[in-house]
Amino acid sequence: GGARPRVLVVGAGLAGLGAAQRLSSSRAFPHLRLLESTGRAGGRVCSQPFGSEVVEMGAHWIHGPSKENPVFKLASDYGLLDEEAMSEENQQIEVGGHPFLPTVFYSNAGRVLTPELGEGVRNLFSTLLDQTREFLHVPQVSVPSVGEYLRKEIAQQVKEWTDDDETKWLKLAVLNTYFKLECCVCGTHSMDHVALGPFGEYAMLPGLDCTFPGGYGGLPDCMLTSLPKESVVFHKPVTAVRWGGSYREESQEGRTFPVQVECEDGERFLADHVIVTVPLGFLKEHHETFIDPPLPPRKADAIRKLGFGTNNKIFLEFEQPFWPPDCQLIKVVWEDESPLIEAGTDLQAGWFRKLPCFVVLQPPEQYGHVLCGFIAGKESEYMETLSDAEVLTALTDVIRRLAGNPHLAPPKKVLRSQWHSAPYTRGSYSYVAVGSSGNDIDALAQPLPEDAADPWPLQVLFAGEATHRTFYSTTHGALLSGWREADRLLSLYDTSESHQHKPQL
Ligand code: 6YU
Repeated sequence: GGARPRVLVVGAGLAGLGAAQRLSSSRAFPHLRLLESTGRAGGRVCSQPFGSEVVEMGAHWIHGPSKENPVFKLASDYGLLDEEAMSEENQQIEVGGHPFLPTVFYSNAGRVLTPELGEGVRNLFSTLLDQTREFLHVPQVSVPSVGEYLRKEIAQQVKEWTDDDETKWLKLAVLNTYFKLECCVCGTHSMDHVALGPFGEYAMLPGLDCTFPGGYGGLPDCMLTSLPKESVVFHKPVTAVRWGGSYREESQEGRTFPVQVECEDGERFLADHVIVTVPLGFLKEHHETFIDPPLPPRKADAIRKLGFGTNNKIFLEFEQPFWPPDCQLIKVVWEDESPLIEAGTDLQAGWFRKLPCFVVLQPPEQYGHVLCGFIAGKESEYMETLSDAEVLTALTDVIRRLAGNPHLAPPKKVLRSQWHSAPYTRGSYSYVAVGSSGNDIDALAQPLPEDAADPWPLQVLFAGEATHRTFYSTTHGALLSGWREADRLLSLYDTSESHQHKPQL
């Protein structure tokens, strides 16, 4: 009855859905509500129609699809993956986060680089990147960021290269493409912002990264369907979570609640517990007013210090491919660039140079000739302010240069994500920035009140991708964080629930 705890979940991404699903399967939480600001579930999992197909505006792959990956597990149980993805063989493949796709390197001078050159640089970059993971338990690092470490190593190695000057420059240009690609992977403007020491803490699971044949969005859809219909409220942005109070409802005499949640439309919800799953980008912008009384300094600090950048996608559909039929990845090389030379800063004149690659959507029989470009950082945020037509014009020019054909037909359609402008996201995903560490992730995940002896424990709990110390920036990190906070509440009521089931004497 009425004395059962009331729980609110803020945000219907994978963290919020995961938490709600776990709580609703327990009899201890019949009063569960999920408040979502937008009109749909999924958050940064966002499949959208593009022509006759569906494309991913947000999460693209299951990273490390194997037994221990809860997203893989759930998606398999719901029947959302194909046979190949679920095969034992695929689950055992270890790729270290960078799956190999048949690649063609194109330069802005309309040249296709030799596969040997591309491969060689790829191996060099991945060796150096692997080295950065070895600083995890080193007390003092010589440079603060992954970017500075990589550049220092490259500057050393270049001295020993025996190639002719042109090849040297070309190799540096290809290396610069890998820097930009790594910015997309980390969701950052520059690898100089990514902390070196904690970099190795990000954990990778075995399995060959796979996609959802019917769209990633099938997963949140299935999760949503499993929840009681009336428990999910859409178009209900929360503006403030007031905790540590004593709130009473007119209709429910005698019962007080420690938390009141206020929504943009003025509606209020009282609760015993709130699980906040809003993105770190939203917290960065609003935490001072969103949580009231304000967060303890340690948590506010963590929000300020952790990184949350932008990675966007640009989909282009072509009548005819300009790439060879077996090519699944197009790398874009600007011959005048190098990681050892400062990049230009004129966004308007050169934003499109930041785009390191296009993935060819597979299979073409299903998608037609569609490329998915990735672009990170300030250039990506600038791209968001342009019109579709402006993006199309700029990228048509890039592609004509790559193909060495000034008359190449422009793409017939364009679609791009705009995660930085999205008011309830404000970027793509989190990373451990210079000046922060895994301890900040744990601090962010700490529930309120911090005093464990408080008579009202676990008033505000925090989940979401940015609260997972080793799987941040992923869907499985988000899901696990939701489960973690649901379990925290379940264990709080563990004893009281078993008491309630005792016969009253
Ligand atoms: C993955 C991948 N992937 C590409 C791009 C993006 C992301 N990720 P949500 O935001 O989902 O939910 C919060 C909800 O709250 C949301 O619905 C809001 O509307 C709502 N809300 C906000 N404010 C509110 C308010 N005030 N009131 C009410 N509601 C409110 N992950 O596994 N594979 O391929 C990609 C990719 C472009 C944007 C990704 C990928 C990240 C995931 O999408 C993301 O983590 C989760 O979906 C987040 O779920 P959530 O519930 O926490 O928040 C070494 C090393 C380094 C590190 N990184 C390497 C890893 C690579 C990561 N790669 C990602 C790559 C791509 C391409």
